[in-house]
Amino acid sequence: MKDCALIVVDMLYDFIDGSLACQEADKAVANTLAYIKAEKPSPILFVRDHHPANHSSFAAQGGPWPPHCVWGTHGADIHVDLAPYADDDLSFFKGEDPATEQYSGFEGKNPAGQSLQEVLQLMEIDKVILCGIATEYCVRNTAGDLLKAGFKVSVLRDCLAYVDAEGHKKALEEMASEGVRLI
Ligand code: VGL
Ligand code: ZN
Repeated sequence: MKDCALIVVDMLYDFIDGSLACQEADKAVANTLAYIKAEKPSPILFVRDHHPANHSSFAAQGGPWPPHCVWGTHGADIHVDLAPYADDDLSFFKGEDPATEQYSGFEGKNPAGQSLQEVLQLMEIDKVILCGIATEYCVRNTAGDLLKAGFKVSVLRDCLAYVDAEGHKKALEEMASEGVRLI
């Protein structure tokens, strides 16, 4: 597969078995790895939640979440099975500003300061496949922004994990009604 990028969202330890462990995360990671091995998508882009220790989304600052994906901690690392596929230039970090919540991968930047949209456009990619964690937050918001920017978007439904089962179902329905292909 040449012209179809895979975007892997937040498959980071805190969302898998850490402070914000999501339902079906182990299955989502295993299925993502199997998909990569079978389909060999190229390029593979990674979105990474990446917070300072005093981020406004954390409970101590009045936010909704426990501390998670703090810079330099294990919880912020990509799962070891997927890490070999991650390239720095194709990794987009979001949530670095203490005052701002960023659920969408579109708000992230790679170490060179480029956005996901810029890099996809530079690579002349218009079709993307999305998977990751959490369905109702980062995956849902990233899918919405991709659609608005004109990309054709498919979501790997067996490669998702979520905070809440009802929220997951609702997010899938919303994405489908907006034009995401669920595969
Ligand atoms: C996310 C909760 C907290 C996400 C990020 O990216 O899905 N969820 N921070
Ligand atoms: Zn976060």
